[in-house]
Amino acid sequence: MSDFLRLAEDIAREAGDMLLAKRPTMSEEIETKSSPTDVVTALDTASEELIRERIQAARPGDRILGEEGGEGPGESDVRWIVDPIDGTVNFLYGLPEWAVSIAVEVGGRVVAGVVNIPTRGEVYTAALGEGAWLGGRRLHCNTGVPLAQALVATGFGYGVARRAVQGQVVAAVLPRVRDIRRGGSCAIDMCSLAAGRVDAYYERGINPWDYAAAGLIATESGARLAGLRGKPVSPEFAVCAAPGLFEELHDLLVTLDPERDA
Ligand code: LIP
Repeated sequence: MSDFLRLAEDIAREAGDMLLAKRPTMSEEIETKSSPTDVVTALDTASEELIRERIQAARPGDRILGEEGGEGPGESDVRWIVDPIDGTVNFLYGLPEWAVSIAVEVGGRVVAGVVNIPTRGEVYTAALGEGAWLGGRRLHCNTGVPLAQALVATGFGYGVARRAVQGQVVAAVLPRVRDIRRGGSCAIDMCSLAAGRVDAYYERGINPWDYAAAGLIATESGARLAGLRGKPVSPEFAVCAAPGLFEELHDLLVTLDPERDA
């Protein structure tokens, strides 16, 4: 295991333990961000502070991009991409599907990723070219699944106009697949894909902290991850599935034009 991965895993475990110990009830103080439904809890902030402190202590000078604190200065070509709680709404409601996600990027390429799901006791890891792992088990995404038999995970952004389009798109996808899952955490959706618990995933409007670590875990499990029409994955769009299913889902999505705004 690389030093980066070991450090990222240690920090993600520590943050997950802290969050489990201090899990909120709905009475927790919350603030809103991009919309009234886009919330941040005091524990999102506390988790990110802990993670930043640990990274800075071990690797002073590295850049850190975090969901809550943005990107600070730094001259290293190493950048840590941190989601202190992915699935904040689940966390707030006491649902178990939330995760701590930490990725390490070197020269603009993600080389290590960790997604810790504390309520399940599951820590997913991947290093570039070295596979994806859940504990001691090497992960392989499902292959050979046709779209009509695929269990497809997706998510919805917080913007109201985009949600209207996302609703239309999901209504068109649903009759063409086995079923849809909306778990509430992009990172967990992609780890579930790596573990064969869903067959495919797509979403518009996710952020690098949502997908950096889990994207590496998914691709190291054998999946293809990209945007639409030959573009790389970006906050604009993500489609992820094993080759074959990826193209089927991608082509369907293109016909539905899910990147439109109204
Ligand atoms: C959330 C994602 C979720 C997505 C939301 C949001 P947060 O991240 O993981 O899957 O649908 O738009 O980005 O806000 O819980 O860190």
